[in-house]
Order: sequence, then C-alpha cells, then structure tokens
Amino acid sequence: NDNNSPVKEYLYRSKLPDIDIPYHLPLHTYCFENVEQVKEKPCLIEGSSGKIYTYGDVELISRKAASGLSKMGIGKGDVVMLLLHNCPEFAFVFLGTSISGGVVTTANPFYTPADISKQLRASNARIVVTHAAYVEKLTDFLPHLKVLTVDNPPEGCSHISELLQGDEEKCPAVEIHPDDAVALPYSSGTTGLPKGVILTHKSLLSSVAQQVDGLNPNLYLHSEDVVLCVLPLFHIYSLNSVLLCSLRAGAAILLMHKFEIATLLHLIHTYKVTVAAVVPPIVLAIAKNPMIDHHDLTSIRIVLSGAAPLGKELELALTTRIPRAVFGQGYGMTEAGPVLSMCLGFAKEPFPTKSGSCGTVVRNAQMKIIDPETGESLPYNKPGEICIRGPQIMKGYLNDPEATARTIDKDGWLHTGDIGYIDEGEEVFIVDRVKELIKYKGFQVPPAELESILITHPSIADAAVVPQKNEAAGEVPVAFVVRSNGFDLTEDEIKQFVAKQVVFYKRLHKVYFVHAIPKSPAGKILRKDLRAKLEAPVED
Ligand code: 4UV
Repeated sequence: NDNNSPVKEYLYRSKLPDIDIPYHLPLHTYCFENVEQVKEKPCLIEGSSGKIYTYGDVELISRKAASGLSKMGIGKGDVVMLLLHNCPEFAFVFLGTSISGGVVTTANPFYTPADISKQLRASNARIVVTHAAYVEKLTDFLPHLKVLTVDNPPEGCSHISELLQGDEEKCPAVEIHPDDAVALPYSSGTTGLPKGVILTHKSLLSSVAQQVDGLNPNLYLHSEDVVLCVLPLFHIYSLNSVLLCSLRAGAAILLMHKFEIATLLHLIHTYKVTVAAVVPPIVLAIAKNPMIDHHDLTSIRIVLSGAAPLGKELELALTTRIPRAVFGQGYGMTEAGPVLSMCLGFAKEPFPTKSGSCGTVVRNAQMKIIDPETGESLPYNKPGEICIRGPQIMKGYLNDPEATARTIDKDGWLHTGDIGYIDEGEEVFIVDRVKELIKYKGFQVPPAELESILITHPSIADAAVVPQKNEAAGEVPVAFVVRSNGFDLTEDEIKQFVAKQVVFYKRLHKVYFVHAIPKSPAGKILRKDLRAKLEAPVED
C-alpha cells in the first residue's frame, strides 16, 4: 500500500535559505534589471583588442540587434545559430535574440560541416552568425540561410553590422512567457546522439538567480569584479555562470577568443581578474606552468572549476599557486539548466568546504541520491545516481519526448547519470558516471556518435566506444572493434577514418580488436565490462 509506504525519502537542500525568483521576467530583462546602476561601468572587455563596451553600450546594442533580427524575420520561437568563438557579438546576438522572442542554438566553430548541418537541420535555424573562416562549412546551406559574419563577409554573406545597426526604437514588443525557449544547446545527455536541450527564460533565469541573487548569494559576484571568460560561450557552463551571472551582477567580463596560457596570465595581470571560471585542464596549466612565477595573480579571489572531475592533487597544486583565492567546484549538466551544485566557499558569507567536493545543491531546488537498481533515495554518504528537481531544469529535448521521459521522471526529477554521494556537511562528491558520455577536457564526446561512424566502415562488423583515463584530458575515447572480413584493417586506418569525420577532441586514441562486443540480452553494450577491461593489466 503506497500510502502507508514505510520508505523514507532523503531529500537534500542548500544550507542557504530559498530566495524569491522573479520568474515572470524575460531573461534579458532580468539580466539588465540593475543596469542603471552600472551604465558607465565596463561590461565586455575584448582581451585581444582591449576594446571595452560599457553596460550602457551592451544594453543598447542588444536592442539594436533585436530590431535587426526582427527585420530579418526572427520572431517568437525562431532559431539563430551562434557558431562563434568568444567575442562581444556573441553577447549582443544572444541578448538580441532573447529580446526578439527567438531562441539561440550554440555550436562549436571547430565542428565538422556534417556536425553543423545536423544541428542546423534539427534546430531549424534560420540565421547563422559566425567568423568568415567557418563560412565554407555552411556551403550546402548558403542558398537557404542568412549568414552573418563578425569579420569581413565572404560572398553570399552579410556583415554583422547589418544587424547591430538596427533602430532600437523599432525594437519589437514581443510577449514572452516564462516557459518559452531562449537557448537550445546540444547535449547527448545520458545516452545516444546530441539532442537539442530546451532551456526556457525561466530555466536560465532561475539558474542565474540560484547562483548570484539573494542576501547571501551562493556565488557572490559584484560590480567591481572582473570575470574571466576563457571557456567557450557555446558551452552552457560559460554561457550561464560567466556571461549571464556576470551581467546580472554588473561585473566586467573579460573575453578571450581561445585558451593560451601566456596570454591568459598576461590578461589576468593586466585587467586584475578577480574571478576565474575554469576547467581541470586549465587548472593543470596554471598549477604546473613555470611562467606563472613571473605574473601577479593576486587579484584573483575565486577560482571555479567545473565540467569534469578534478583530482585532489591538482586542487592542492593550484591552491599553493594562488593561495589568496578561494578554490571550489561547480557541478553542471546542460539539461539541469545547468548548475546543480556550487561551492559555498564562494558565498558572500562563505561556509567552510572540503577538498574534492563539487559544492552544495543550489537554492530553490532539491537533490536526491538514488539506488540505481531500486530507485530508493539514499541517506548521507551512500553513493547513487544524482537527481535534481527545480525550476531551472530543462523543459525537455527538442522533438524527442521519449528521451525527455527517460531523463525527467513523472515527479519532475532529472536523472543525471552521475554517481555521487552527499556527506553530513551537505557537500556533493561525484565518484563515477554511469551514463555513456565521455568528457575530453570538459567537452562532450558521445560514444553513440563514434559507434555510428565506425559501423559505416565496410570492414567493421561491430564497435563500442568507452572512456579511458588520461592525464591531460581527463578522459579520451577508445574503441573496441570487431573486424568483419579478414584482419587487414589496422588501428591507424580506423583512427584516420574517424578523425576525418569528427571535431579534434572526438578522435579515437586507441583501438582494441575483439571477437565480439559484450552485450546484455536486450542488446545494450555492456560498457562497464569494457571499461573494466581497460583497467585490467594490458595484454596487447
Ligand atoms: O552537459 P555538460 O557538458 O555540462 C557541463 C556543465 C558544467 C558546469 C559547471 C559549473 C558551472 O557553474 C556551470 O554553469 C556548468 O559540463 O556535461 C555534464 C556532465 O559533466 C560532468 C558530469 O558527468 C555531468 O553530468 N561534470 C560536470 N561538472 C562536473 C562533472 C564536476 N564538477 N565534477 C565532475 N564531473
């Protein structure tokens, strides 16, 4: 009898009280709510040129962009693709699209033409904003797409100024509902191929509020901060926790086109960066690079690492290098809106935290840890699958109700596919990942994508891809391959076959030939068995 069920539910909450979240506001209105107080302050700093846009500039240009976009036909629900490295135009077009009622889908400019066309088709994007160098990747679409470049436009494309010089007075008055989509990043989630993750105005606004709003914000940012934006804005971590959180708090955002350690150290010094959002490979570079001794990094007060596991040794190495900074982790997942937990050492009135922790569940949300077999929720210190519920999680996957139902259950819990536990100090510790996903330097590598490429090879009968631990990248994809005819096909041929079809970080690092891929009776690849094989002593 369910009503008298003796089963106890263990639900975890933030140590901070809940806050009022202004759900009714559109995301851009929320981000600019306090803009009057910071109008003259720097908002975007372009690292490469030193060019500064104040909050007043950014707010105005975003409205111009909205007006330009609506003139180009972008209205409610229409999709704009940003195929950009970090640059001010990313922010202008993101905010402009939000104002015009549209939706931004973000993609890595290093993707192959095939990756980009899949996302263009699936998202039904009408406009692409990119750099001239990547226009050739869009050749097949050029007749049907409006392509704008932030630099000199090649034939068939227009310059971004066409958009940014719109008349802000003619900015459309679109009615936006909290449940309307505003961002559509792609993620493979717990299984399969990349899918469009519908993040609404309410999801992103809630996630930002959970981090930076309230009397004692979990991630305390203020208008004197200079926040490092070196992580790519096309990934949700940087888009949310760097760009949107900084905008809300009125902090300056230092944009770096790409990660390069010498430039990074120079810019931190020059602009007196106070908050650095990074991923473990950048922590490694900062901790281990001898150049660091010649740069003053004492301006940094917060280092936030996320998107992939960070070893304790590395954490220690970094904290010895930047002793004045509070170091901590954030734990995010695109589908979770994205932040599930955040270090409480970053709060305005901070809490003591432990090494190796991924923070505490954000406010206005609930977390539970479930036994993967029984679904029962677990008490402190017992590892299980991490689940989260709250206003910030995705609405669902675009046009994929089945995948949505596999990820968000009927009670509204989002199942992460991550294994972790919560200790008595309410801190989250991630210990394993049960989902298929491989993370190379924090970038997603969906095994299903590589497997589907491998089996198109005429001499491959079956294949499975799993992560292998790697010092520099965290994890790298490796393949188990069953050859179909004879044994001529070599490891190198397979690696090259894949490399030609994928972005650099999805390349295979090793191929193991086997007679069969272990599968469950239902035909599912037994990835755990393959991962165990990798950890066993090598018998080459
Ligand atoms: O979907 P995704 O690529 O999303 C992310 C988002 C990360 C963050 C981190 C801090 C933030 O403040 C923020 O806004 C966004 O990575 O990949 C999701 C998976 O990455 C692993 C975990 O397996 C997720 O399900 N992951 C993310 N953060 C951590 C992590 C972490 N701190 N430690 C270990 N694994």
